[in-house]
Amino acid sequence: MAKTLDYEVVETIVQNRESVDGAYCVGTGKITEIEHLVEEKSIKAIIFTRSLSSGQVFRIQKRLGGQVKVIDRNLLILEVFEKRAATSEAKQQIELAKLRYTFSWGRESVRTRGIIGEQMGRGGPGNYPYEAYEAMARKRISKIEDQLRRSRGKKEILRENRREIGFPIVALTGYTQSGKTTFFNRVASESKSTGLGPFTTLSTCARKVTYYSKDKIRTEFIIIDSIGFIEDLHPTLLKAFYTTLSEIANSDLILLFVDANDDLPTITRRVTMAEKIIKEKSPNIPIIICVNKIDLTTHEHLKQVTESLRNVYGFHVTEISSTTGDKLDMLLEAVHEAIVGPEIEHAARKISRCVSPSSL
Ligand SMILES: Nc1nc2c(ncn2[C@@H]2O[C@H](COP(=O)(O)OP(=O)(O)O)[C@@H](O)[C@H]2O)c(=O)[nH]1
Ligand SMILES: [Mg+2]
Repeated sequence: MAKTLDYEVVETIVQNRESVDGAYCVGTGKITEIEHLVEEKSIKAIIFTRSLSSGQVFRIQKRLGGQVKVIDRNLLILEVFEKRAATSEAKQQIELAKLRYTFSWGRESVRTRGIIGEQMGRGGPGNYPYEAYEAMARKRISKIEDQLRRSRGKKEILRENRREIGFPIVALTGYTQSGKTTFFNRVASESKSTGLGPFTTLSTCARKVTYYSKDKIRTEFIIIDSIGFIEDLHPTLLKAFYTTLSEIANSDLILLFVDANDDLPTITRRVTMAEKIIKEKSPNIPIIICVNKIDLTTHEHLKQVTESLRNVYGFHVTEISSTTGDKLDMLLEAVHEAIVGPEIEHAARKISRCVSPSSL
């Protein structure tokens, strides 16, 4: 996730402990190790994969000299959402989540810099006493809530813009690490980011793709590398997640990525969850399940996974290796059929209506 956000990952530190340290999350020995590393390698940010308490953030930051950005998994996730958010509604929901999340951290959050960002006032929250900060945050929260209330009903705007572009939208989703970005990069490598209309702000994760089908029919579509599903999402982040995700609710086709190397119960659980969430938002968008990373699986495991998914989801299950490109053509052909198919059917229906005996 950090790499998605262009963090250069210098080091990964793992600690196995019986319990989480109240003061620093990791133990005192580990924090000293981190301290040295920060100095030695001029590290700018530390990301914890757990949720941190306000006290922990404060103490870690103090220990590391205050110049290092200390964030936890929830703030990292919000940064990911932020990068993907295309509508102002999603952006506002994200800011709201950020404020609510750090607000609940209590007094120490006043002293933690570089977390809440510039919008909290000149010089950041560090320059304000607790009460002033709290009042400001509260004001900002109610302002955003107000804006969100007023912008309700304008949700359709992005959808209309999408229709204006004139190309079908194919959205990639799935759990993080399933290979969405790798697939996106492979497919997008020869395509352009120009002429994306409302997606120009998302030019790093939206591309126009031209594909020639087996029977030489040209298909053009826009592919979007959207946000992924995340297990154990913090409750404060749910709304921001759903709003950002609902941007793909306007797409014409969803490619749901799964990692073929996960065990079958994990895959089944994740596909079921993801499908449920997608269907709630957009019951009519077709989904193709992409069983990815087939270059890493054994033949038996892959067969078991694909067959079991096909039993439930029919033939909208394809296998792919985003890294090697194996079976890429088959997937693109399925995409082509899914987005062109309905039009052909529609046209065929029209024709058959024209020539039906009753109309003669
Ligand atoms: N061997 C193999 N690795 C893959 C494949 N697709 C993705 N990966 C790796 O899986 C990791 C996560 O991929 P990424 O595209 O960032 O996943 P995302 O979080 O869904 O966008 C990266 O280390 C990729 O190199 C694949 O088809 N085969
Ligand atoms: Mg990604």
